[in-house]
Amino acid sequence: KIPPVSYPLAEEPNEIASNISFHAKYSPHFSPFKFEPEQAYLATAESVRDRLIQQWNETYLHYHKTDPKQTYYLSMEYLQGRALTNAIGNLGIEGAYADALKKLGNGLEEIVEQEKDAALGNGGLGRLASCFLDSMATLNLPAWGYGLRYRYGLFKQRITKDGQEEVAEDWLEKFSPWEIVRHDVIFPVRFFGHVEVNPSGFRKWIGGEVVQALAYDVPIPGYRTKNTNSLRLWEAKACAQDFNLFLFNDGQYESAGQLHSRAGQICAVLYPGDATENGKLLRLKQQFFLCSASLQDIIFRFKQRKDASGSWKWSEFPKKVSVQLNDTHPTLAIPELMRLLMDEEGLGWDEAWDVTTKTIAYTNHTVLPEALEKWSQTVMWKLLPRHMEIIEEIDKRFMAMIHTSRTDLESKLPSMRILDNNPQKPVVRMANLCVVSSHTVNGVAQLHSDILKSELFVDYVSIWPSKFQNKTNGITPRRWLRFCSPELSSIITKWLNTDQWVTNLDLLAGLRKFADNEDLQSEWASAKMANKRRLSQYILHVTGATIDPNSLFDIQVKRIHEYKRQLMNILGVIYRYKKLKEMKPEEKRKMTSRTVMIGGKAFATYTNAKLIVKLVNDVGGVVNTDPDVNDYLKVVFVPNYNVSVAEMLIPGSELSQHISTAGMEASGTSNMKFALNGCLIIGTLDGANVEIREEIGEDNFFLFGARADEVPKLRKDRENGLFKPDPRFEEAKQFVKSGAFGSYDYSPLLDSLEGNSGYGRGDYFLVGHDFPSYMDAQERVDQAYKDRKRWLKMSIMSTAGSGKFSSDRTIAEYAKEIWNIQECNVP
Ligand code: 26R
Repeated sequence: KIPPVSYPLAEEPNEIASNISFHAKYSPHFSPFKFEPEQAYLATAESVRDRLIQQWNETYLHYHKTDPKQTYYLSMEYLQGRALTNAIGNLGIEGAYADALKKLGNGLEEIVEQEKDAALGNGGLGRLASCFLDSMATLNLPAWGYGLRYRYGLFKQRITKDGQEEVAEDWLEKFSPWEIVRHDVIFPVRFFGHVEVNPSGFRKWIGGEVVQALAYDVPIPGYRTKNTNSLRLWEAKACAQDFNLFLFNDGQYESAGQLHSRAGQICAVLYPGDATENGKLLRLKQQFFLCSASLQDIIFRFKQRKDASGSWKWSEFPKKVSVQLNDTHPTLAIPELMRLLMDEEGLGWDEAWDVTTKTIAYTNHTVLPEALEKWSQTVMWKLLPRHMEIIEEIDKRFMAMIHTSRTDLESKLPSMRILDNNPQKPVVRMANLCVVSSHTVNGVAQLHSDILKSELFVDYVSIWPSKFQNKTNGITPRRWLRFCSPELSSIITKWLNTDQWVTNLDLLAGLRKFADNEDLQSEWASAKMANKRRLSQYILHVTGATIDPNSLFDIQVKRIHEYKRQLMNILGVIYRYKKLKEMKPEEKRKMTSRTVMIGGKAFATYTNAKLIVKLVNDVGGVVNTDPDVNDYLKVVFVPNYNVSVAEMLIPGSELSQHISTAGMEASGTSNMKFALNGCLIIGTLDGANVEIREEIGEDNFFLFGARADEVPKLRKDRENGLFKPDPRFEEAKQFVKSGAFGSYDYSPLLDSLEGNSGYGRGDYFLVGHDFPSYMDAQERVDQAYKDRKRWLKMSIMSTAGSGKFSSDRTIAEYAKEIWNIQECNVP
C-alpha cells in the first residue's frame, strides 16, 4: 500500500502552473534554467501525464477486481498523432491548462505544436486502430491495444526537385512523455530453433535465439470518463548475458554486441523493405514478436484470476478474452495460441482448437491482391518450425472436413486451402488461415463486406454463413471535430443547445432543420473562413505558396496509390489549366476560383506513386507562377501528410476527393472526417462513400464513375478494344506529353493509361473510363459553389448526416456482435 502523495493533482490554474513548474525543475530534460516552448511542452505533458497515470492505475485495479471479459486489439500499426490536446480535452481541463500556461508566459496553442506525431503506422488501418482506442476508453470498455514500439516512425516526406525523398522520423528524439516503460513486464520470444519430441510424444520448440519483449504502456484516456486504458507497445531487447564480454575485451566490439544489434533490428522501423530475403524474414519476425509477447501477456493475466479452487479452467478463456486481428498482419497469433495451449499448458488439439477459434476474430481491410499476405513456407519453417507444424495440421483437418462433409466443395479446395504447395513457391495464405480459425470475419464498410462474401471468401460462406459480418468504420468525433475545429464545435453546441453530440454523434441530425437558417449559415461560413485562413498560413509556412482563402479549397489527402487515382485528379487540374489559358478575360471571370491541394506519402519502392508526387509538384510549379491563371487556380502539394497535418487541413476543406476505382477502397475513413467537418465530397460509389451518401442525401454528394459491379465488364470491353477515350482526357494527356510541365519522363504514368491490357498498361484503374463523368461532376461543383446559400446548406447537411460515422458506433457494434464484452465503468 502506497501512502497518499503530497503532490496534488491540481484543478485550478495557479496549482496547475505550480505542477508544471515542478516538472520543469525536477524532471528537466534540458537546461533547468530555461523555460522555452520545448521545455514548456515537456513539463506540461508530464503534469498531464501524472493525472493520466492516476486514472490509469485505478482503471487497471478496477478491471483486476471485477474481472470482466476483455478485448485485445492486435495491430502492427497505430497512428496516434499528438497526445497533448487530446489528453487535456478528454480530461476536460483545457481552460485551466490554457490559463496556467498563460501565467507562465506561454500559449497552449504554441506549446502543443512542439510535440512530434507518433506515426507508428501507414494510413487508414493504423489511424482506425487509434480511433478505436479512443472510443473503447470513452465507452468504458475493458480493452487493450497491443502493438510494436518502432524506433523510427513512418518516414518523413521531403519534397525535392526530384520528387519525394524519405527521411527517418525520429519521434523519440527528445523523449516521449506519453509512454511508461514497464521493466516488470517482460516476456521471452523465440526465433528459429527446432522441435523436440519427448518420449511421451509431447512436442516442444527449443534452441534458436531468444529476445526479450519489454512493455511500454501508453495511457489512453476516454472522453470525460475515468476509464483510462492501455496501448501496450513491445520493444525488443537482448539480455545482459547476450553481451559477449570476452569478445569485447578482445577488441571485437561488433561481434561482442551482435545479439544486441540483432534484437534492435526488430523494432527499428515500420514495414522494412521486403524486396530481399532478409527484409521478408525481418517482417515475419516483427509480426511474430507482436503476437507471441501479447499472447503471453494475455495468458499471464488470465491465470492471475484464479477461481475458488485456486486454479483456472481453459474452457473459461474465451469467456474472459477476445482477440481482434487488425488485418492478417497478426495472423501468427493463431498458431502461437495453439502452441502455448498445447506445448506449454498441456491441452490436447481439440481443446486448444476450441479455445483458439472461440477467442480470435479477424478484420479484413483490403481486397487488393498485392496486399493479401502470403508467406514463403521455406522462410516459415526456418523461423517458426513448430508453428508450421501446427499450420499444416490446421490445413490437413480443414481438408478432411471438406472431404467428409462438404464433397460439393472439393473442386474449390485448391484455392480454399491454407497451404499453397506450388513447388515453385510454396506459401501460406494468411487470409485463409484467418477465415478458417476465427469465429468472426468482418469487412469495414457494407460494400466491402458484400464483396468479401461474394468474391474473396465466397467459397467459405456456405460452410459458415453466420461467420461473416460487416462493421462499417468510424472516426473519433473528439479528435476529428471537437478538438481540431473548436470554432465549428461551439456553433454546433450552440445550435443543438447541448454538447452531448461529442459522445452521441447521432444528435448532429438536429442541425438538419436549421440548414436553411441564415444565422446558422453565416456563423458556419465564418468558422469555415477562420479555418481556411489558418490553413492558408500553414500552406505559406510549409510550401511558400500564397493561396486565397476566398477560393474553393479542394483537397485530396491519402496514401498515394494508383487505385486512389490521384492521377485522375491532377489530369483534371491540367485540363482546367489548359482551358483557363485559352479563355478570354471575361470568360475567365465566370470561373470558380480553386485551390487544389494534394498530399500523401508514396511507398518508398512504388515507382508510379512517386511519379505522381513528382507530377503534382511540377504542375504546381508551372500553374502557380503563371499570371494568366493565378486568380483562378493554384495547385499545392502538401508535404509530409500525417495526423497533425490532417487536423489542419480537414477543418479548412470545402471539397474533398474520394475517387477510387469502385470496389477497390475497402472503406476510407478520411471521407468521414471531411464530411463531419462540413466538407462536400466528390466521389465514386466505393467503400464507405456509399453509406455517407445515403446518410447525407444524394443531393449533397457529387457522384460520378462506374459502379463496382460494372468494373469487370468495363475491363473486358477495354481488352476487346471497345474503349473510346473522351477528347478532354486525350487533351490533358497530350498537354503533359508536350512538355508543358517540364521534360521529366512521365511515360510510365502515361503508359499505364494506354493499351488494352498488360502489366502497367491497359488502364486497370479505369481513369480513362471515369474521366468524363468526373469532369462533369467537377462542373457541377463549380456551379454549386457559386450559389453560396446552397453550398452552405449542403455543408451543414454533410455534418448533420455524419452521426453514423462515429467510431463509438462502430466499437459498440464490435463489443456486442463480435467481442461479447460489456462496459466496466471505473467508479
Ligand atoms: C503487409 C502489407 C502487404 C500491407 C498491406 C496493406 C500493409 C498495410 C496495408 C494497409 C491496408 C490494409 C490499409 O491500410 N487498408 C485500409 O484500411 C482502412 C481501415 O479499414 C480502410 O478505410 C481503407 O479503405 C483501407 O485501404
